[in-house]
Amino acid sequence: MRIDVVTLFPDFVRQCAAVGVVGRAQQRELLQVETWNPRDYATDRHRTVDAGSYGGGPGMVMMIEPLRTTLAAMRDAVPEPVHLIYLSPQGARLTQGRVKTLAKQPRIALLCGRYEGVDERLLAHEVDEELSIGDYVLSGGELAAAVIIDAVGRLQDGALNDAQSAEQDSFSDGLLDCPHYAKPVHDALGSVPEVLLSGDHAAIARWRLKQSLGRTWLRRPELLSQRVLDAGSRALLDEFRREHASKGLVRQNDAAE
Ligand code: 4FN
Repeated sequence: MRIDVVTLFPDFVRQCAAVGVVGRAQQRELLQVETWNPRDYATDRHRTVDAGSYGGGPGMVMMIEPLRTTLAAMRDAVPEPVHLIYLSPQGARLTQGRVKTLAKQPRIALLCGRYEGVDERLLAHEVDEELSIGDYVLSGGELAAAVIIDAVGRLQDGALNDAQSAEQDSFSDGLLDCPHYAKPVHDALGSVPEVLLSGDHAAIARWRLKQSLGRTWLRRPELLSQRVLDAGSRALLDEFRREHASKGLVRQNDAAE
């Protein structure tokens, strides 16, 4: 898969994409990340890419012309058609479902805003999709691009080792992760749950699923209501809830509800 990134900070994006699993995916040629800097396509002496906003007020807007020529060069670099995504707070929220869809594309491009964003006319004409990584103020779209590159890059066939792929399967069923423990078995902070030391693989799998269900119910109940639980999972969650109640604990929102 090829990801083109249009950004005023190409070094930052490349460095993000050079690390860990995604960096290795690039070395293995499973993923190709290319950057395009609109400043390189500005034609004036000062390499201007931004201008004041019509209507007045503070803040600059990324101008049409340098972006138009940058995008043309980006599109023409290879014959493969490209799905252009603008990272913006106005976009639909990025989810693992959307990540999976993007990961199947042969080529996507990410447009990163700076200043107050991009001239609306260029967006209307060029952009196929707008995505947001969440509701907070950022200084630019580059971190959002890095998030997409990471999430999509690791899904490329052969990017993950066997252990990571197995782990991936459990994440993608939409539940939060169960607790994890490493040595020592006993510590001043507490001991590792008995079942994890039992060697009973079925019991361990049951415990882990129960913890995943329970933690999702406690911390992200909306993730549970988005899915249908099979009879086994329902039983495990009921077990978790009973144990939780018998400890005299209530779920955060239960008291208010
Ligand atoms: N952000 C908000 C409301 C108004 C403006 C912003 C904001 C970077 C170019 C966009 C932000 C968040 C998630 C891109 C935020 C994202 C951006 C993203 C982003 C500079 C203009 C700007 C109500 C969300 C707090 C700055 C809310 N995912 N403007 O951050 O690009 O992709």
